[in-house]
Amino acid sequence: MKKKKQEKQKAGNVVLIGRPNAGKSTLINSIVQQKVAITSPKPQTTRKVIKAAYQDERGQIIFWDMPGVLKKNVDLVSKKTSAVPGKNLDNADLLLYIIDKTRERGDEENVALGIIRKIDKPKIMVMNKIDKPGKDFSYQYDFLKDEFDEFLEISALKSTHLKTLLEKIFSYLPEKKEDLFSQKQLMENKILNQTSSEFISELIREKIFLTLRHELPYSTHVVVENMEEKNGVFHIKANILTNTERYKRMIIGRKAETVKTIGIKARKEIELFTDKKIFLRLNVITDPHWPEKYL
Ligand SMILES: Nc1nc2c(ncn2[C@@H]2O[C@H](COP(=O)(O)OP(=O)(O)OP(=O)(O)O)[C@@H](O)[C@H]2O)c(=O)[nH]1
Ligand SMILES: [Mg+2]
Repeated sequence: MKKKKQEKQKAGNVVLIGRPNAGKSTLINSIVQQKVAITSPKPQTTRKVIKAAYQDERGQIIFWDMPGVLKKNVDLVSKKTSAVPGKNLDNADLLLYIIDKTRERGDEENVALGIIRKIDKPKIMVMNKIDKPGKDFSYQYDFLKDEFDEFLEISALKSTHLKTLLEKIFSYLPEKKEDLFSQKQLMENKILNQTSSEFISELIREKIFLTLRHELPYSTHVVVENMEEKNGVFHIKANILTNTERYKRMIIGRKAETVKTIGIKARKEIELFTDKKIFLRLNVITDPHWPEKYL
């Protein structure tokens, strides 16, 4: 029997760019089949680069999740987060431009395009949310298809066409010269640039985004102060930082019900992630300087 010729392995950095809420973080979670990045229906959920490891028989990929590209930066948080995509594109072997086809193309999309056009790397246009019924603005992107090496429609949420996407991605990556990450690293944590306490603060921040309304989540940040195991229970102490005393009262809520809700949701998810019994203590603190300190 003829043996199938072993193809050379590939390796590279794949950077995701797109407006907020397009589904970048959802896509990375679906590809690596693990929650590595928090997601929410609110725009501007991701604030820092998250690098996630993917590996199969074809080779190794580091996926870079990034904050969404913004039209204008109204505050320090948006200023800091929106500077991230531009800074990191040079690291890419391949760019994925993620589009939410259920939203009309607008100024924000033009800002994203402006950034992408400056980069001379292979690029794939990925039209996301094909599972979502209702409005479809994909026709507004037809004229751009020539500027991209590939075009693909997917659903990040339902994992539709992700196999094809991965095939296309590998076809544009360079030959693997050395490991991008070790097997030990892959087994321990698919997130390559976050400690477990940083990831836990992100999980808490996600629950804030899912619980608090309007602009309130944007005034918050989470820092894990302490983690220790006592008698088989993992004790976590975390601070929720917010800009003003008024916000602090709103986050705590009447009879502390709001912060309790956030705590319960976060504890359940941390228990899933760590496979340990968790005792979570959340403190709400006023600190208007958190963006300077932590972003
Ligand atoms: N129906 C549907 N919803 C999706 C899909 N992909 C993402 N979403 C939803 O869209 C919302 C935003 O997804 P995220 O992955 O947080 O988007 P993002 O691009 O990372 O957003 P930022 O971090 O703010 O830049 C979430 O509510 C997701 O569940 C999809 O394929 N189909
Ligand atoms: Mg995100």
